[in-house]
Amino acid sequence: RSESAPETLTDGFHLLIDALKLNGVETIYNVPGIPITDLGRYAQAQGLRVLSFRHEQHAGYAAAAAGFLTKKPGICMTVSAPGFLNGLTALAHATTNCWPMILISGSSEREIVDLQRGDYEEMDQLAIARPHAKAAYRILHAEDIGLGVARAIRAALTGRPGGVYLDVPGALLGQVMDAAEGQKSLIEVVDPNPKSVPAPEAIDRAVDVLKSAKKPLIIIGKGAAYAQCDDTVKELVETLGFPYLPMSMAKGLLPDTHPQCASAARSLVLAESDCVFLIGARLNWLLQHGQGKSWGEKGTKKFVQIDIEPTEMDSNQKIAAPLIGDIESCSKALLKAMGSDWKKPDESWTGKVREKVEGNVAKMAPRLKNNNSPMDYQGSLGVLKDLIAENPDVVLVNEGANALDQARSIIDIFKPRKRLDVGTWGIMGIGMGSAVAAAVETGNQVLAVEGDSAFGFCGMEIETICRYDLPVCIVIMNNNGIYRGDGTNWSGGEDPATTVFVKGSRYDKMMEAFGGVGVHVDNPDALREAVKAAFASRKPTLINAVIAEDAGRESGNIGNLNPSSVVAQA
Ligand code: OXT
Ligand code: ADP
Ligand code: MG
Repeated sequence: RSESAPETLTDGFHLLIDALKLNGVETIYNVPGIPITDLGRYAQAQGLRVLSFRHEQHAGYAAAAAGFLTKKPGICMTVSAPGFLNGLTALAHATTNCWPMILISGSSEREIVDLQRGDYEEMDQLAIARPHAKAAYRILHAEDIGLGVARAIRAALTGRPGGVYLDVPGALLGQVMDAAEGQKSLIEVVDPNPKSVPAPEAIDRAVDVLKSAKKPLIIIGKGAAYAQCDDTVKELVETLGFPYLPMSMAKGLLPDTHPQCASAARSLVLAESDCVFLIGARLNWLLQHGQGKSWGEKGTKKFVQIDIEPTEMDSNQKIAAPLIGDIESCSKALLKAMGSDWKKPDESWTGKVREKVEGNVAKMAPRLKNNNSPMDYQGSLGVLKDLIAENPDVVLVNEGANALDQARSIIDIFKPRKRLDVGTWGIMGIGMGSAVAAAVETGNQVLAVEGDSAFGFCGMEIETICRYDLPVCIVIMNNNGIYRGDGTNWSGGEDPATTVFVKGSRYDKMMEAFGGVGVHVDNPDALREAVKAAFASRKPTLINAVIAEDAGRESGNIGNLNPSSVVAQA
């Protein structure tokens, strides 16, 4: 407070911080600069944790991941135009994944922007944010800050969660008003995440469909992990007794080693089931829209779906029994209606699934002991599987193509919300932001398993990880490229292939530049020792794990999504 400023005054900076604090915000993911540099400083001074990143996209990914982990909006703060656009990718990612996040960006003065007079970092940010966010608001007057923050929080959380943009013109921050009036103008949002109870007839309908199923399957999505009603979901799944498939970020809601888990019999259960019960999962591309070869004979399945968003129903397939409501309320109502004498599916189905799971797990087991140098995915990830089993509270962050798909299948997760990955967009670059958020929001050790390409999208944030001394261990699955390191230049010319990087890159040396621990390993035993040491010390660590150039597949498990040219000769 400057000496000339009377105690009776407040300003936009302080009202914005007070409004966030009043609503339980504790952490801001930020990149400083005009006009929000002092906003970050004041926020820190007022007791908020402000983590400053090197690039807004990663501050944004951290806020998005924080939203998923905490069921409260993650807050990202950026400067105008370019900083805003950098953060916008993450806001769109949060919206796409149905996670609550608020992007607060400083902006230029309306009078100049609206007449396009060419202001410093001029851009009509509100208009640009709107199609990429669940909601977008601008605050023009200090006395409306309470309202603006309340609208943003409610919009981010209520119903299907999503990203909200809050536009904060620089001049707003400096506006002055009476301090007591200012405090009175703030709004503490009451019940921003209200229960949404399903209609009784919808529950009866769902119970009828589930009861009539002979070969039922549950698919649990990340909406169920987000909902934070872990015991209720577990009780529902176990009472129903159906085999279940966890989508990647729902892994661990029930332990992957659970006897009903059908991950290792994926193609069997998708093709042969006659009733599929979706809990917080959409029938989008990740589930082939519920149709096609992997889903077996057309028209043989009935779908039951729990979702908070009514328009999700019938978006891809006919939903025979839609349950509109929050997962906890729907699950509890179902359990009640199912009663105490629920008949589990016949052993002829569950036994068949179990047999397939056990067969596939046994088939994979010896490969996880592969001891090659350079390593393959199975041998290296087999080591990480053991270490996660021994340390189930570790949060696994995972991105890449082969590095993603192989790790998803190989590494079992044992507890809810312990896996963060590329999400609905299959986006590269979420790794370091997610790792920071996981460490900050949970306090737990983080293990980030990164393709070398994926890491390249966010690698500079290892300085952020070192600066805040976070317990993050990064393993770079270094195969010298995107999918594989042995690509060729199809022209036969001198330039490297479009999918390869400098051979033998030493990412571990980058970590050393910032005072972290860097380790270079080319065999499973050395990898095991390096990760163990990182978990024991909780020091920022980067392990450059050498993977054979030819170990991966084009696009990992989703190569079928690549269009192919009918005219070109490769
Ligand atoms: O039942 P069957 O027989 O079918 O077998 C299945 C299971 O039963 C079995 N399984 C098991 N067996 C034994 N034991 C266990 N425990 C077990 N568990 C499972 O295994 C199989 C497969 O099971 P799964 O995985 O469950 O099934 P499936 O069919 O794969 O599931 C389908 C999907 C769609 C749900 C699943 O594949 C999925 O979730 N996929 C997500 C894919 C994804 O999002 N990929 C990332 C994007 S790829 C591409 O776009 C990349 N880019 C472009 C780019 C991107 N993305 N973003 C931006 C900003 N710019 C550009 C780039 C640049 S990837 C990429 C970089 C890649 O290079 P890196 O160096 O980073 O990585 P490397 O590849 O390592 O080099
Ligand atoms: P996945 O990728 O794991 O399949 P999706 O992101 O496709 O999961 O689906 C998550 C779904 O969960 C979204 O349709 C979202 O509306 C829904 N959802 C999120 N939170 C809740 C909740 N508390 N109750 C019910 N549905 C929810
Ligand atoms: Mg690679």
